[in-house]
Amino acid sequence: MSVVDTDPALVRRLVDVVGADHVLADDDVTAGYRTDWTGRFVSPPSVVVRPGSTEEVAAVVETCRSFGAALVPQGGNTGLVGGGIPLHGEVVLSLRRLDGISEVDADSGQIVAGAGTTIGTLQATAAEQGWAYAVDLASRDSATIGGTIATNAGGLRVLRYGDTRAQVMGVEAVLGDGRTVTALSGLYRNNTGYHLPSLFCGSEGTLGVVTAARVRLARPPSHRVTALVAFTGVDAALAAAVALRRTVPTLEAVELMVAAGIELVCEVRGFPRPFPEAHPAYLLVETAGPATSLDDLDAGLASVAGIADAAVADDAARRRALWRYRESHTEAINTVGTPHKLDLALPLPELPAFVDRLPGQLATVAPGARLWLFGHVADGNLHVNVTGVADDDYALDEAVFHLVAEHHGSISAEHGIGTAKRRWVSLSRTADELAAFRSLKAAFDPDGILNPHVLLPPAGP
Ligand code: 2HG
Ligand code: ZN
Repeated sequence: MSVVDTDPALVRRLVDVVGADHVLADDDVTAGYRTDWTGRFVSPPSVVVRPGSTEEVAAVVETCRSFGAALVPQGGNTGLVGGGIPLHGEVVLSLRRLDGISEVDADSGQIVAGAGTTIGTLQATAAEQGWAYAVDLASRDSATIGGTIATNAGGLRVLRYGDTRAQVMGVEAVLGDGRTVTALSGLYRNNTGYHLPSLFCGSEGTLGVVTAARVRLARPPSHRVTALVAFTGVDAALAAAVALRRTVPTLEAVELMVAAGIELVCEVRGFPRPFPEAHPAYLLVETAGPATSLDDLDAGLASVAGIADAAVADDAARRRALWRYRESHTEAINTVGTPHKLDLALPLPELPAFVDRLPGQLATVAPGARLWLFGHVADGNLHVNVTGVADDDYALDEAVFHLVAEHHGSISAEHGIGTAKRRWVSLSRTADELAAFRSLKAAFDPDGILNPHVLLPPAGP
């Protein structure tokens, strides 16, 4: 039974708005909404409300506002920084029922999707009509369009197409004051003031609740070639990533992996070792375009140093087999222990020095911890995962974030800030930027009810 201490009068009003079937309070039923994907962020009992339309979302926001109750908007709950979990007893506003999707508007190459539509469904719907949605990530079958807008998700193909912000042509969102803004026209050119859709990208549910979005689609390439390339060292792999970015016009993905990660993935998933021998570092490289993209990849690889072995695939089954080494990392690491996930961006010239210093830094702050390194390295995005550290021990996070700042990087490349990183935002944003953020928040959410415990550090001295 539930031990939720949400005001019963509020719960009754929420039931009036969305119906009893869509207000969940039983601990067992809400558990999945209160635990993040990694298992690191687990909240006390809380109420989950599941509106089925934008009007219901607006009524839920208005109801919570009248009770002074805070809300945490939630999509597929695949976020990795504790940004969608009601850690302070907030009401969870689940958008998953808003999963309607339009036909592709073939003239503009755009589609409108409800916030709860998964990226997998969006991609499949686009593909059926001869189009592609360019944001792609391993959690595609759970992550939603609303969640990926709130976090400005990046994923595997940012190099070529940009992040979520670059795809979003319009949004519909309910603001903290209960008003609904609808900006879904999809005009490619519209210079009439602020671009509200962009503002919601990366806002982590602090400004408004995204209920629908209009996104641009891409023309799928006729050919794709994928290579798993082994390198004699991490430095060689990093240098190759930067060189490929510079020289290969049809490059679409460059993903770094290292020996420990490949070994773990093979062990956990039972995959065959990719090469007869283990190697210190690997890049998964993909080009996409006309038939000549195969030559592009060959030429690119021929020009880089330190290649120890390579496997190349141009058919769907063998390409998938190569991708699974990379896409299984997150899941495999979770079998070792609850990870601290540090999603970092570094300027490309700083990557080698940063990667070099990282193990020493960890050994000092968290002796015995295990480091797992991978990521979208041609964008300077490293996923530093660390296991063997208590969930609430932040000394290691702090040390790594300071190292990032020393190398002029950002403490979040694509996962957002959430609760996990909010106390270090000032390493990546100036005091004036944070003051501007607070002003925006106050304008969009005057009562401070929308996800009040994420992104911005608590105000005060
Ligand atoms: C990925 O690139 C995701 O696979 C998850 O951003 C990264 O598990 C992680 O740290
Ligand atoms: Zn990633």
